[in-house]
Amino acid sequence: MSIDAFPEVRSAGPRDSGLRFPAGFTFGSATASYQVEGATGEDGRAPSIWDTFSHASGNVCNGDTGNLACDHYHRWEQDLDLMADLGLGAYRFSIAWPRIIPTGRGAVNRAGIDFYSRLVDGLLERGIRPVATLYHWDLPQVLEDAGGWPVRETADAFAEYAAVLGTALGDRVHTWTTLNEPWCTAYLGYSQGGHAPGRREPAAALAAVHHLNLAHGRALEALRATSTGSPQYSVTLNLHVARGDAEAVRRIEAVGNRAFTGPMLEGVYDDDLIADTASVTDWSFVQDGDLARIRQPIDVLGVNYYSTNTVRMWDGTSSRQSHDGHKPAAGGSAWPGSDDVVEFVEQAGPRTAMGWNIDPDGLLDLLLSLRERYPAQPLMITENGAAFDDVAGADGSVHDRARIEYLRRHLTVAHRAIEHGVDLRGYFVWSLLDNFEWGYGYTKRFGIVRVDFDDQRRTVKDSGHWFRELATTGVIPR
Ligand code: IFM
Repeated sequence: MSIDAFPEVRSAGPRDSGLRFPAGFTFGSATASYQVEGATGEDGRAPSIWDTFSHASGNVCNGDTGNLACDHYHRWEQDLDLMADLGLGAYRFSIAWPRIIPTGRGAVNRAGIDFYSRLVDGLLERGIRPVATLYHWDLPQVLEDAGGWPVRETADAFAEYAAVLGTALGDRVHTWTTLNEPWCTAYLGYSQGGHAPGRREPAAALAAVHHLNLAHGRALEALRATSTGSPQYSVTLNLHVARGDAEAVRRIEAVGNRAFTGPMLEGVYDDDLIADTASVTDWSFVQDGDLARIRQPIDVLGVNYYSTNTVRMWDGTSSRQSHDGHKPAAGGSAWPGSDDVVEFVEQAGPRTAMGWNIDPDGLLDLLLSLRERYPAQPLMITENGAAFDDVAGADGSVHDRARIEYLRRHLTVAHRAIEHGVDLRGYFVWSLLDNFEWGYGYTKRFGIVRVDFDDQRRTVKDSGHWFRELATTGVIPR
């Protein structure tokens, strides 16, 4: 894509290069266990739902799996050196639950703990802060077999797992993040079906929402009780920026955003969410005392942002549009209670290789709306980045000007948000490495470092060099 294709946004233009972030602002990169580690059968790790899902035919492009991924499990030292070379101040990674407690509950696998302990030590030795996510979608299959996130016991199991991690790593981890994007876990996993475990049960998805929220609250209790260092505590949400008809926007925000921010930050499920979903569930899975346990103070709210949606109310007769950006579509739908009344309108370009529209102003809108609603809550951009169809030279080099432009414009917006009074503490680019992009397998590349999946060679892309300059100077480069 030519960079000329990018819209001139109200908040970010070429003239804005050279902006300096405040001292102490964190620049990091993010990955997730199943997307990079590989070694799925080693050192006592048990299968996760993503092993099962990706091994079943038709779920992932080209039949790709995370069996090898980026082989980070074996190449972690090289990858940490790469991060140090890129000048990163923090690394956001996730821990594979099936490595730590392969049976879901009970016996702890020492080899799993040791891997992450070495990783954390290696980061600290290189002056990189460990930002550890407990759950980035790789539920032990044994727990799915027992009902998965729609059952309450999974939240109990998560609290036990959190206590194990707090005890083992809570002396060194800089920031604990309970969950990554519970929206995806609940709705793509249990209603839309495009993510593991691939169920299409809207009522189960809403039960999963609640048990994920409960798991978050209970994990914070467990981490606080066991961590002996002074970690920060957080959760990462992919909050949707919807534009269009007010009623359609309200519905998408209710089921997509407030189903999580409500209990986590305010201790409530809003009445309109309950009403919108009344034909799907009666919410009887919410027990006395749950909301008080879910609402816990967090030091930082992680925000993942990629694009926006345009929505309108659907009259039920016209041919229906469905451009909610979560393809490959699996037949189900991701918005229980609003599936039959809201439609997603195709957006104007430009778009990334995911088909997602590029709209940096959406990030500004999101950050400003969070500041307005939760003025005392520090924020962190825990994911932002773009897949493009990279062309690699024979030496692996990638001149990914479009990715640089995407990052530059979103970082400019982040800087603008700070100027508007948003307490924004950092920015993590998704992703450090090209990796296993879930239902798309290895067909979509988000990395600032190219991975050649034939020989696992890593090559820093132009965007990686650009990000190094940003991370080391604190100034947005050209
Ligand atoms: O790759 C994912 C990541 O695992 C979660 N957030 C969105 C990314 C891009 O789709």
